[in-house]
Amino acid sequence: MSVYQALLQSTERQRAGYLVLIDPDKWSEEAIVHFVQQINDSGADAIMVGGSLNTRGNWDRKLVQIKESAHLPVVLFPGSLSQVSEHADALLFLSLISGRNPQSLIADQVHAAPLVKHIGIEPISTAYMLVESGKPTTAEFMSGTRPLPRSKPDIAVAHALAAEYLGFKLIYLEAGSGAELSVPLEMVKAVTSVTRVPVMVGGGIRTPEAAAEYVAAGARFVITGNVLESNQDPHLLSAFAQAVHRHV
Ligand code: 1GP
Repeated sequence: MSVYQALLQSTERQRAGYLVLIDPDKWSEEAIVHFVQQINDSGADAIMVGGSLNTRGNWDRKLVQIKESAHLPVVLFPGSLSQVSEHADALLFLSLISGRNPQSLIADQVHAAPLVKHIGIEPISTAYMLVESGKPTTAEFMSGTRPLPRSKPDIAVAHALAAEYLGFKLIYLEAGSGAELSVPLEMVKAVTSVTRVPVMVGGGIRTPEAAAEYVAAGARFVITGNVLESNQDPHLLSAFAQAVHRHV
């Protein structure tokens, strides 16, 4: 079974899936293994790995450590072409459809595709949509694109429908890592009410209660990153997993 199918299947059992993002650039090699072990035991559904910058240069070594210690699927969320690697089970094959930069809409994908084929990793085609979140985010700056206006759910809906008709397997509504304001619930509701494509929500989600609200609004996957980097509390990890699964 593909990772994509397995993730969808888990959301049928428990309503929605909880994904934990590790940005290897933010962790030491020693700390990363310990964190992966905590994630293994937390009830999370998968580990996502990616980031906007690689300032330490030991990306692949950390990826191997993550993959070797993980008991869950490891899914790459590449911030750039250089993050495509065989040391994972799948990768989000992203197109930044909220932007109008041809590089992140199709050019990077053309470069990545033969490599993905060569290493045999499972690509999950993902319509990536940046949503305005208070102040400029790294993803916004690095991609040179403008995010969707947060007060215009109809624009997000139009993008989501286009993503569905273009055949994307996943829609990712992203406020950006460490976002001041997470994606508006109204926007998630509007998008999930018009499309059957599973919707993932991330960026600036800091509490299990907020995660549960996204599930109630129709999100199939919720992702957190920053909140667990600054607070490596296994109880918080489990609380997120339970809140997403229980759909309180
Ligand atoms: C970023 O959506 C992810 O791409 C996670 O965001 O780090 O703010 O949780 P946070």
